[in-house]
Amino acid sequence: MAQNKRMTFTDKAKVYIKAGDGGDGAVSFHREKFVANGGPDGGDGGKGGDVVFEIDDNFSTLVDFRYKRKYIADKGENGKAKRQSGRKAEDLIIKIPRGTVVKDAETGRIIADMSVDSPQIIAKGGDGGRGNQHFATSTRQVPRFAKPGYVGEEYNIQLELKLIADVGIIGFPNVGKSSLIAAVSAAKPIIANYHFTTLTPVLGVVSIDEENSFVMADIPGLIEGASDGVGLGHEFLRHVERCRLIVHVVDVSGIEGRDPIDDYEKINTELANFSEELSTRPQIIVANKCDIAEQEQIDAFCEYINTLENIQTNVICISAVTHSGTKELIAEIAGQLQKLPPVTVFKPEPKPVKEKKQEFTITKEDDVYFVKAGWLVPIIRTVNLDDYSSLQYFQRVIIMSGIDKELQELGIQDEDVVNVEGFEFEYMR
Ligand SMILES: Nc1nc2c(ncn2[C@@H]2O[C@H](COP(=O)(O)OP(=O)(O)OP(=O)(O)O)[C@@H](O)[C@H]2O)c(=O)[nH]1
Ligand SMILES: [Mg+2]
Repeated sequence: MAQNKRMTFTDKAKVYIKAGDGGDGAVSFHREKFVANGGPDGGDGGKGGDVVFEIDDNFSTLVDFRYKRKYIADKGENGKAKRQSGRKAEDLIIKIPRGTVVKDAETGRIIADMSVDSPQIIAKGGDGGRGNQHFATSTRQVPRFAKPGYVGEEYNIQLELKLIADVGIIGFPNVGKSSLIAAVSAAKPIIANYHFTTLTPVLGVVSIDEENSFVMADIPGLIEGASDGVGLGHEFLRHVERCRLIVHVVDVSGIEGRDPIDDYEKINTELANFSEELSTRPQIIVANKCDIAEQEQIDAFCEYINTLENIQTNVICISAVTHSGTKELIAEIAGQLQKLPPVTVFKPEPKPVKEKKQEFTITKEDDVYFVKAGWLVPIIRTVNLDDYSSLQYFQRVIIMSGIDKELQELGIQDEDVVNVEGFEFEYMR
């Protein structure tokens, strides 16, 4: 049953996005009665649609992206006669929950962190190709070619939801994490006397005074080995990654037969195993269930904490059930938050300078040289065999990309047939 419930919270997804290609430039010549040989008037292609991500607070999981995994924006319209440009394609707007980090799935590069309200372009549409109106020169008055549209960007992307909260509550199962968030905020998580009651993170807004508040996140309980994938907690630690402050709750009454000191150390080990950086995040240590704990138990735990180095505050003793000590806890959290930097927003990482190489493969079958090079397809589409300059342009591409050199290395002779993505021609040196 736990397994099923867990399925309802999806905080990771992989999808493919492709921005629209630009429309092709047009080849056209001015026609008018009684006017012979009108000049070139082919219009430019329209720009392809961008893929744009926009935060929508109605969404709190990435579950939709489990069902729809491909997002492709429209191509720009082709240019038309009479210098008419093709229409720009509509952008494809994708709604996404706040706090989603968008990464290039192949390189791990952060493309965007959707935690600020402005929409962000994740993949840029290709520009339109230029129509033949631009290619007339004094020596080339009849340009029978135009430029193809540029290809839109495409990515396999990894989406990861990392909640935006100031404070993250961590601790073993059943120590009273959900009881605490219920006691101090309007959040209504399920509270019950069994482990892993909480299966999805819950956010609560805690008021400090009339104007100020902070956001607290209750995440599923952690257990020993969590950072190696035992239990549920590890998957959820990513949701405390952005938190400015950690509230570490222990059950000081030891009602479940565990030792609170031992719990405290184990959870810190799990944090450190998950991320070195997370283990240095400021922590407030909360001893919960003081209503049923013996005074000696509380004293022993506090004494132990006081012997530790790097501990800035005293243990805060509370009871999430009777609410004793919760006011002091809120005041302590508010005080510490004032001194801490804001919630982490991940910076987009720059694209690697080297763009994808113009890759190709050549195979020889029955004296035909087959060239596979997907990026050449839009160029071939607009090559005009009857136009010398158009063919010249195509030849230049074949030479610049290294295809010609490799054909020669494979021993190609004049008049041998080359097939580039279905387009066949006789080779001439
Ligand atoms: N006596 C007492 N019981 C408490 C206190 N806080 C929580 N409990 C009880 O402890 C049990 C677990 O509480 P939860 O708040 O669900 O614990 P949790 O840490 O969220 O547990 P998981 O979601 O399973 O990780 C419930 O039966 C609560 O009523 C407390 O201060 N005193
Ligand atoms: Mg809980």
